[in-house]
Amino acid sequence: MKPAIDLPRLLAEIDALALHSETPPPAVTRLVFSPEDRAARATLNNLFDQAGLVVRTDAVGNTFARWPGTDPNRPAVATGSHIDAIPNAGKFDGVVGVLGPIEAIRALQAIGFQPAASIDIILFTSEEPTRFGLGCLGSRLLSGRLDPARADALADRNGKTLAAWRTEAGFSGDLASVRLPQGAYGAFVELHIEQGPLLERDGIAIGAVEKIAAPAALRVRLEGEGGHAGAVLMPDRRDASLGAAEVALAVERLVTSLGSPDGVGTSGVFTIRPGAINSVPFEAVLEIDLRDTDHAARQAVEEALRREVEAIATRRKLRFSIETINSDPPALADPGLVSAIEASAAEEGVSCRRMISRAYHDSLFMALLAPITMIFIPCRNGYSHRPDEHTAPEALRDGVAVLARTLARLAS
Ligand code: HGY
Ligand code: MN
Ligand code: MN
Repeated sequence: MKPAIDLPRLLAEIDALALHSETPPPAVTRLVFSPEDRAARATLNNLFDQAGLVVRTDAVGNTFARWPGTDPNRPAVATGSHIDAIPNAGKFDGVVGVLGPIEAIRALQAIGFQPAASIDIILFTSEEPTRFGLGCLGSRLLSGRLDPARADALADRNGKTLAAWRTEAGFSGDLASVRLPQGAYGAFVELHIEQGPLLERDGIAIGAVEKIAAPAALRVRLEGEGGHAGAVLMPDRRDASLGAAEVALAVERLVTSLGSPDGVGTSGVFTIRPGAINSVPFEAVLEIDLRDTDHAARQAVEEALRREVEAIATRRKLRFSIETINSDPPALADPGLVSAIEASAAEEGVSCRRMISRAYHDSLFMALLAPITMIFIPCRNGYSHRPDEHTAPEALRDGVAVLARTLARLAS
Protein backbone atom coordinates (compact mmCIF):
# COMPACT_ATOMS: atom_id res chain seq x y z
CA MET A 1 0.00 0.00 0.00
CA LYS A 2 1.61 3.29 -1.08
CA PRO A 3 -0.54 6.36 -0.23
CA ALA A 4 0.06 9.00 -2.91
CA ILE A 5 0.14 12.39 -1.18
CA ASP A 6 -1.01 15.29 -3.35
CA LEU A 7 1.57 17.77 -2.04
CA PRO A 8 0.67 20.78 -4.23
CA ARG A 9 -2.95 20.55 -3.07
CA LEU A 10 -1.93 20.33 0.59
CA LEU A 11 0.50 23.26 0.29
CA ALA A 12 -2.19 25.34 -1.42
CA GLU A 13 -4.65 24.54 1.38
CA ILE A 14 -2.09 25.53 4.04
CA ASP A 15 -1.44 28.83 2.26
CA ALA A 16 -5.16 29.51 1.82
CA LEU A 17 -5.88 28.87 5.50
CA ALA A 18 -3.02 31.21 6.47
CA LEU A 19 -4.88 34.09 4.84
CA HIS A 20 -7.57 33.84 7.53
CA SER A 21 -5.43 36.00 9.80
CA GLU A 22 -5.63 39.32 11.66
CA THR A 23 -2.06 40.07 10.51
CA PRO A 24 -0.72 40.07 6.95
CA PRO A 25 1.51 37.24 5.59
CA PRO A 26 3.88 35.74 6.55
CA ALA A 27 2.52 36.25 10.09
CA VAL A 28 -0.63 34.41 11.17
CA THR A 29 -2.77 35.67 14.06
CA ARG A 30 -6.00 33.73 14.57
CA LEU A 31 -7.54 33.83 18.02
CA VAL A 32 -10.26 31.37 18.86
CA PHE A 33 -13.79 32.51 17.85
CA SER A 34 -12.40 35.55 16.01
CA PRO A 35 -13.83 36.28 12.55
CA GLU A 36 -10.62 34.76 11.15
CA ASP A 37 -11.07 31.58 13.19
CA ARG A 38 -14.69 31.30 12.09
CA ALA A 39 -13.70 31.74 8.43
CA ALA A 40 -10.97 29.12 8.80
CA ARG A 41 -13.46 26.71 10.39
CA ALA A 42 -15.83 27.23 7.44
CA THR A 43 -12.98 26.45 5.02
CA LEU A 44 -12.20 23.24 6.91
CA ASN A 45 -15.85 22.20 7.03
CA ASN A 46 -15.93 22.52 3.24
CA LEU A 47 -12.81 20.35 2.92
CA PHE A 48 -14.31 17.79 5.32
CA ASP A 49 -17.49 17.70 3.21
CA GLN A 50 -15.55 17.38 -0.06
CA ALA A 51 -13.66 14.39 1.42
CA GLY A 52 -17.01 12.75 2.20
CA LEU A 53 -16.57 12.96 5.97
CA VAL A 54 -19.51 13.15 8.39
CA VAL A 55 -19.10 16.28 10.53
CA ARG A 56 -20.41 17.13 13.99
CA THR A 57 -19.47 19.92 16.42
CA ASP A 58 -19.85 19.99 20.20
CA ALA A 59 -20.90 22.80 22.57
CA VAL A 60 -17.42 24.39 22.66
CA GLY A 61 -16.80 24.05 18.91
CA ASN A 62 -14.64 20.92 18.89
CA THR A 63 -15.31 19.56 15.40
CA PHE A 64 -15.30 15.83 14.57
CA ALA A 65 -15.01 14.81 10.91
CA ARG A 66 -15.63 11.07 10.61
CA TRP A 67 -14.71 8.59 7.86
CA PRO A 68 -17.21 5.88 8.82
CA GLY A 69 -15.73 2.41 9.23
CA THR A 70 -17.38 -0.87 8.23
CA ASP A 71 -17.37 -2.22 11.80
CA PRO A 72 -19.40 0.02 14.16
CA ASN A 73 -18.35 -2.17 17.11
CA ARG A 74 -14.71 -1.08 16.82
CA PRO A 75 -13.73 2.06 18.80
CA ALA A 76 -12.86 4.81 16.35
CA VAL A 77 -9.28 5.87 15.68
CA ALA A 78 -8.67 9.62 15.89
CA THR A 79 -6.19 12.22 14.75
CA GLY A 80 -6.36 16.01 14.74
CA SER A 81 -4.99 19.25 16.19
CA HIS A 82 -5.82 22.98 16.36
CA ILE A 83 -6.08 25.93 13.97
CA ASP A 84 -6.02 28.83 16.42
CA ALA A 85 -2.76 30.78 16.33
CA ILE A 86 -1.12 33.10 18.85
CA PRO A 87 -0.35 36.67 17.74
CA ASN A 88 2.33 36.94 15.05
CA ALA A 89 2.68 33.18 14.67
CA GLY A 90 3.44 30.99 11.66
CA LYS A 91 1.17 29.01 9.35
CA PHE A 92 2.09 25.42 10.29
CA ASP A 93 1.61 25.11 14.09
CA GLY A 94 -1.56 23.03 14.57
CA VAL A 95 -2.70 23.43 10.96
CA VAL A 96 -0.47 20.58 9.76
CA GLY A 97 -2.37 18.31 12.17
CA VAL A 98 -5.77 19.22 10.73
CA LEU A 99 -5.11 19.62 6.98
CA GLY A 100 -2.58 16.77 6.97
CA PRO A 101 -5.13 14.15 8.08
CA ILE A 102 -7.57 15.31 5.38
CA GLU A 103 -4.85 14.67 2.79
CA ALA A 104 -3.99 11.36 4.46
CA ILE A 105 -7.63 10.22 4.22
CA ARG A 106 -7.93 11.38 0.59
CA ALA A 107 -4.77 9.41 -0.24
CA LEU A 108 -6.18 6.28 1.42
CA GLN A 109 -9.53 6.72 -0.36
CA ALA A 110 -7.65 7.09 -3.66
CA ILE A 111 -6.09 3.63 -3.28
CA GLY A 112 -9.40 2.05 -2.30
CA PHE A 113 -8.65 1.55 1.39
CA GLN A 114 -11.76 1.10 3.54
CA PRO A 115 -11.35 1.38 7.32
CA ALA A 116 -12.97 -1.17 9.60
CA ALA A 117 -12.81 1.22 12.58
CA SER A 118 -14.07 4.74 11.88
CA ILE A 119 -11.42 7.43 11.58
CA ASP A 120 -12.10 10.85 13.14
CA ILE A 121 -10.26 14.08 12.43
CA ILE A 122 -10.73 16.33 15.47
CA LEU A 123 -10.38 20.11 15.25
CA PHE A 124 -9.87 21.16 18.87
CA THR A 125 -11.14 24.50 20.09
CA SER A 126 -8.66 26.96 21.67
CA GLU A 127 -5.43 24.99 22.03
CA GLU A 128 -3.61 28.29 22.52
CA PRO A 129 -4.00 30.17 25.84
CA THR A 130 -4.07 33.61 24.17
CA ARG A 131 -7.70 34.56 24.57
CA PHE A 132 -8.75 32.88 27.80
CA GLY A 133 -5.38 32.42 29.53
CA LEU A 134 -5.69 28.64 29.60
CA GLY A 135 -4.51 26.34 26.80
CA CYS A 136 -6.23 23.25 25.41
CA LEU A 137 -9.75 24.32 26.42
CA GLY A 138 -11.42 21.93 23.98
CA SER A 139 -9.37 18.85 24.86
CA ARG A 140 -9.52 19.66 28.60
CA LEU A 141 -13.32 19.63 28.39
CA LEU A 142 -13.33 16.44 26.30
CA SER A 143 -11.14 14.66 28.87
CA GLY A 144 -12.79 16.07 32.00
CA ARG A 145 -9.67 18.05 33.05
CA LEU A 146 -11.66 21.30 33.17
CA ASP A 147 -14.87 21.96 35.07
CA PRO A 148 -17.55 23.12 32.58
CA ALA A 149 -18.78 25.95 34.83
CA ARG A 150 -15.21 27.23 35.35
CA ALA A 151 -14.68 27.03 31.60
CA ASP A 152 -17.75 29.08 30.67
CA ALA A 153 -16.74 31.74 33.21
CA LEU A 154 -13.21 32.11 31.75
CA ALA A 155 -12.95 35.62 30.33
CA ASP A 156 -10.66 37.50 27.95
CA ARG A 157 -8.85 40.71 28.89
CA ASN A 158 -12.03 42.71 28.26
CA GLY A 159 -14.10 40.47 30.55
CA LYS A 160 -15.97 38.74 27.70
CA THR A 161 -16.57 35.13 28.76
CA LEU A 162 -16.16 31.84 26.92
CA ALA A 163 -19.93 31.46 27.26
CA ALA A 164 -20.46 34.71 25.33
CA TRP A 165 -17.78 34.02 22.72
CA ARG A 166 -18.90 30.47 21.93
CA THR A 167 -22.59 31.42 21.75
CA GLU A 168 -21.74 34.26 19.36
CA ALA A 169 -19.76 31.79 17.21
CA GLY A 170 -22.79 29.52 17.04
CA PHE A 171 -21.77 26.85 19.56
CA SER A 172 -24.51 26.38 22.14
CA GLY A 173 -25.43 23.72 24.66
CA ASP A 174 -24.19 22.73 28.11
CA LEU A 175 -20.40 22.34 28.23
CA ALA A 176 -20.91 19.25 30.39
CA SER A 177 -22.08 17.53 27.19
CA VAL A 178 -18.59 17.91 25.67
CA ARG A 179 -17.03 15.24 27.95
CA LEU A 180 -16.20 11.96 26.14
CA PRO A 181 -16.28 8.61 27.94
CA GLN A 182 -13.07 6.69 28.64
CA GLY A 183 -12.32 4.48 25.66
CA ALA A 184 -14.21 6.74 23.25
CA TYR A 185 -11.27 6.18 20.93
CA GLY A 186 -9.01 3.19 20.39
CA ALA A 187 -6.08 5.49 19.61
CA PHE A 188 -5.26 9.16 19.05
CA VAL A 189 -2.29 10.20 16.86
CA GLU A 190 -1.47 13.89 16.34
CA LEU A 191 0.69 15.15 13.48
CA HIS A 192 2.57 18.33 14.45
CA ILE A 193 5.72 20.28 13.62
CA GLU A 194 8.42 19.62 16.21
CA GLN A 195 8.72 23.24 17.39
CA GLY A 196 12.32 22.42 18.23
CA PRO A 197 15.63 21.92 16.32
CA LEU A 198 16.47 18.26 16.93
CA LEU A 199 15.00 16.49 13.88
CA GLU A 200 16.43 19.04 11.44
CA ARG A 201 19.81 19.10 13.23
CA ASP A 202 20.14 15.31 12.97
CA GLY A 203 18.55 14.98 9.52
CA ILE A 204 15.70 12.78 10.80
CA ALA A 205 12.38 12.82 8.93
CA ILE A 206 9.95 11.66 11.63
CA GLY A 207 9.76 12.01 15.42
CA ALA A 208 7.75 9.38 17.31
CA VAL A 209 6.75 11.12 20.54
CA GLU A 210 7.12 9.06 23.74
CA LYS A 211 6.34 11.77 26.29
CA ILE A 212 4.80 15.24 26.48
CA ALA A 213 6.21 17.62 29.09
CA ALA A 214 4.06 18.65 32.04
CA PRO A 215 2.92 22.29 31.81
CA ALA A 216 1.97 24.56 34.70
CA ALA A 217 1.03 28.25 34.65
CA LEU A 218 0.83 30.71 37.55
CA ARG A 219 -0.48 34.28 37.76
CA VAL A 220 1.40 36.35 40.37
CA ARG A 221 -0.05 39.73 41.37
CA LEU A 222 2.02 42.20 43.44
CA GLU A 223 0.58 45.41 44.90
CA GLY A 224 2.58 48.25 46.44
CA GLU A 225 2.18 52.01 46.57
CA GLY A 226 2.01 54.32 43.55
CA GLY A 227 3.11 57.93 43.44
CA HIS A 228 4.94 60.69 41.63
CA ALA A 229 8.22 59.51 40.07
CA GLY A 230 9.88 62.77 41.10
CA ALA A 231 8.38 63.31 44.51
CA VAL A 232 8.57 59.87 46.16
CA LEU A 233 12.13 59.26 47.41
CA MET A 234 13.60 55.78 47.03
CA PRO A 235 13.47 54.74 50.73
CA ASP A 236 9.74 55.62 50.76
CA ARG A 237 8.79 53.47 47.77
CA ARG A 238 6.90 50.20 47.48
CA ASP A 239 7.43 49.67 43.75
CA ALA A 240 5.50 46.58 42.54
CA SER A 241 7.46 46.38 39.28
CA LEU A 242 10.76 45.80 41.12
CA GLY A 243 9.20 42.96 43.11
CA ALA A 244 7.99 41.43 39.83
CA ALA A 245 11.45 41.81 38.31
CA GLU A 246 12.91 39.85 41.24
CA VAL A 247 10.23 37.16 40.78
CA ALA A 248 11.05 36.80 37.06
CA LEU A 249 14.73 36.37 37.91
CA ALA A 250 13.78 33.84 40.61
CA VAL A 251 11.93 31.80 37.95
CA GLU A 252 15.13 31.57 35.92
CA ARG A 253 17.29 30.74 38.95
CA LEU A 254 14.92 28.09 40.37
CA VAL A 255 14.31 26.32 37.05
CA THR A 256 18.03 26.11 36.33
CA SER A 257 18.84 24.93 39.85
CA LEU A 258 15.87 22.66 40.66
CA GLY A 259 14.46 21.69 37.24
CA SER A 260 15.57 18.73 35.14
CA PRO A 261 17.67 19.45 32.02
CA ASP A 262 14.30 19.64 30.19
CA GLY A 263 12.91 22.15 32.71
CA VAL A 264 11.93 25.58 31.38
CA GLY A 265 10.38 28.68 32.94
CA THR A 266 9.06 31.79 31.15
CA SER A 267 7.54 35.01 32.49
CA GLY A 268 5.79 35.67 29.19
CA VAL A 269 3.24 38.20 30.46
CA PHE A 270 4.59 41.06 32.61
CA THR A 271 2.17 43.95 33.00
CA ILE A 272 2.55 46.90 35.36
CA ARG A 273 0.13 49.71 36.26
CA PRO A 274 -0.40 52.56 35.79
CA GLY A 275 2.27 52.19 33.06
CA ALA A 276 3.29 55.87 32.97
CA ILE A 277 6.95 56.87 32.79
CA ASN A 278 6.62 59.37 35.64
CA SER A 279 4.52 57.24 37.99
CA VAL A 280 5.77 54.61 40.46
CA PRO A 281 4.12 51.25 39.53
CA PHE A 282 1.58 50.31 42.19
CA GLU A 283 0.71 46.92 40.61
CA ALA A 284 2.52 44.21 38.66
CA VAL A 285 1.05 41.01 37.21
CA LEU A 286 3.27 38.17 36.00
CA GLU A 287 2.02 35.13 34.10
CA ILE A 288 4.59 32.36 34.44
CA ASP A 289 4.83 29.23 32.29
CA LEU A 290 6.71 26.28 33.89
CA ARG A 291 7.37 22.97 32.15
CA ASP A 292 9.36 19.85 32.75
CA THR A 293 9.29 16.24 31.59
CA ASP A 294 10.00 15.39 35.23
CA HIS A 295 6.78 16.14 37.11
CA ALA A 296 8.37 16.06 40.57
CA ALA A 297 11.08 18.51 39.47
CA ARG A 298 8.49 20.93 38.12
CA GLN A 299 6.51 20.69 41.34
CA ALA A 300 9.68 21.41 43.34
CA VAL A 301 10.25 24.54 41.22
CA GLU A 302 6.62 25.59 41.76
CA GLU A 303 6.83 25.20 45.55
CA ALA A 304 10.17 27.01 45.77
CA LEU A 305 8.80 29.83 43.63
CA ARG A 306 5.81 30.29 45.93
CA ARG A 307 8.20 30.66 48.89
CA GLU A 308 10.35 33.15 46.95
CA VAL A 309 7.32 35.27 45.97
CA GLU A 310 6.33 35.51 49.63
CA ALA A 311 9.90 36.41 50.71
CA ILE A 312 10.26 39.09 48.00
CA ALA A 313 6.85 40.59 48.77
CA THR A 314 7.51 40.62 52.51
CA ARG A 315 10.90 42.29 52.11
CA ARG A 316 9.46 44.90 49.76
CA LYS A 317 6.26 45.40 51.79
CA LEU A 318 4.08 44.35 48.84
CA ARG A 319 0.76 42.55 48.98
CA PHE A 320 0.77 39.45 46.77
CA SER A 321 -1.48 36.72 45.40
CA ILE A 322 -0.58 33.58 43.43
CA GLU A 323 -3.22 31.97 41.23
CA THR A 324 -2.69 28.55 39.65
CA ILE A 325 -3.94 28.81 36.07
CA ASN A 326 -3.13 25.16 35.40
CA SER A 327 -0.88 22.45 36.76
CA ASP A 328 -0.92 19.29 34.62
CA PRO A 329 0.97 15.99 34.70
CA PRO A 330 3.11 14.87 31.75
CA ALA A 331 1.62 12.39 29.26
CA LEU A 332 3.22 9.10 28.30
CA ALA A 333 2.61 7.79 24.78
CA ASP A 334 1.41 4.25 24.24
CA PRO A 335 4.47 2.09 23.38
CA GLY A 336 2.46 0.13 20.81
CA LEU A 337 1.52 3.32 18.99
CA VAL A 338 5.11 4.56 19.08
CA SER A 339 6.14 1.28 17.45
CA ALA A 340 3.35 1.70 14.88
CA ILE A 341 4.83 5.09 13.88
CA GLU A 342 8.28 3.51 13.56
CA ALA A 343 6.88 0.67 11.43
CA SER A 344 5.03 3.13 9.18
CA ALA A 345 8.18 5.23 8.76
CA ALA A 346 10.16 2.12 7.85
CA GLU A 347 7.54 1.11 5.26
CA GLU A 348 7.66 4.64 3.86
CA GLY A 349 11.44 4.44 3.76
CA VAL A 350 12.03 7.50 5.95
CA SER A 351 14.15 7.85 9.09
CA CYS A 352 12.48 8.00 12.51
CA ARG A 353 13.58 8.59 16.10
CA ARG A 354 11.82 8.56 19.45
CA MET A 355 11.63 11.87 21.29
CA ILE A 356 9.81 13.98 23.83
CA SER A 357 7.61 17.01 23.21
CA ARG A 358 8.53 20.11 25.20
CA ALA A 359 5.51 21.95 23.81
CA TYR A 360 2.15 20.84 25.08
CA HIS A 361 -0.57 19.72 22.66
CA ASP A 362 -4.14 18.46 22.74
CA SER A 363 -2.57 15.00 22.86
CA LEU A 364 -1.62 15.77 26.48
CA PHE A 365 -5.31 15.62 27.40
CA MET A 366 -6.41 13.03 24.85
CA ALA A 367 -3.98 10.77 26.75
CA LEU A 368 -6.56 10.75 29.55
CA LEU A 369 -9.13 9.28 27.14
CA ALA A 370 -7.16 6.98 24.85
CA PRO A 371 -3.70 5.63 24.00
CA ILE A 372 -1.81 8.44 22.22
CA THR A 373 1.35 9.30 20.39
CA MET A 374 2.43 12.15 18.10
CA ILE A 375 4.19 12.31 14.74
CA PHE A 376 6.67 15.19 14.61
CA ILE A 377 8.14 16.62 11.42
CA PRO A 378 11.16 18.95 11.31
CA CYS A 379 10.76 22.73 11.23
CA ARG A 380 13.51 25.10 10.10
CA ASN A 381 15.87 26.03 12.94
CA GLY A 382 13.18 24.74 15.31
CA TYR A 383 11.39 28.07 14.94
CA SER A 384 7.71 28.25 15.92
CA HIS A 385 5.27 30.86 17.26
CA ARG A 386 6.89 33.32 14.84
CA PRO A 387 6.16 34.33 11.20
CA ASP A 388 9.25 32.58 9.81
CA GLU A 389 8.04 29.22 11.15
CA HIS A 390 8.64 26.84 8.22
CA THR A 391 8.51 23.15 7.45
CA ALA A 392 9.79 21.84 4.11
CA PRO A 393 7.29 20.38 1.58
CA GLU A 394 9.04 17.00 1.63
CA ALA A 395 8.82 16.96 5.45
CA LEU A 396 5.08 17.56 5.16
CA ARG A 397 4.81 14.79 2.59
CA ASP A 398 6.70 12.33 4.79
CA GLY A 399 4.60 13.23 7.84
CA VAL A 400 1.28 12.85 6.03
CA ALA A 401 2.36 9.58 4.38
CA VAL A 402 3.43 8.12 7.76
CA LEU A 403 0.14 9.32 9.29
CA ALA A 404 -1.83 7.69 6.44
CA ARG A 405 -0.02 4.39 6.92
CA THR A 406 -0.50 4.55 10.69
CA LEU A 407 -4.22 5.32 10.46
CA ALA A 408 -4.66 2.46 7.99
CA ARG A 409 -2.73 0.14 10.29
CA LEU A 410 -4.81 1.11 13.36
CA ALA A 411 -8.21 1.15 11.61
CA SER A 412 -7.81 -2.08 9.64
O1 HGY B 1 2.55 26.50 24.45
C1 HGY B 1 2.52 25.41 23.85
O2 HGY B 1 3.26 24.51 24.15
C2 HGY B 1 1.56 25.19 22.73
O3 HGY B 1 2.18 25.62 21.55
N1 HGY B 1 0.33 25.91 22.94
MN1 MN C 1 1.34 26.77 19.51
MN1 MN D 1 0.39 23.55 18.36
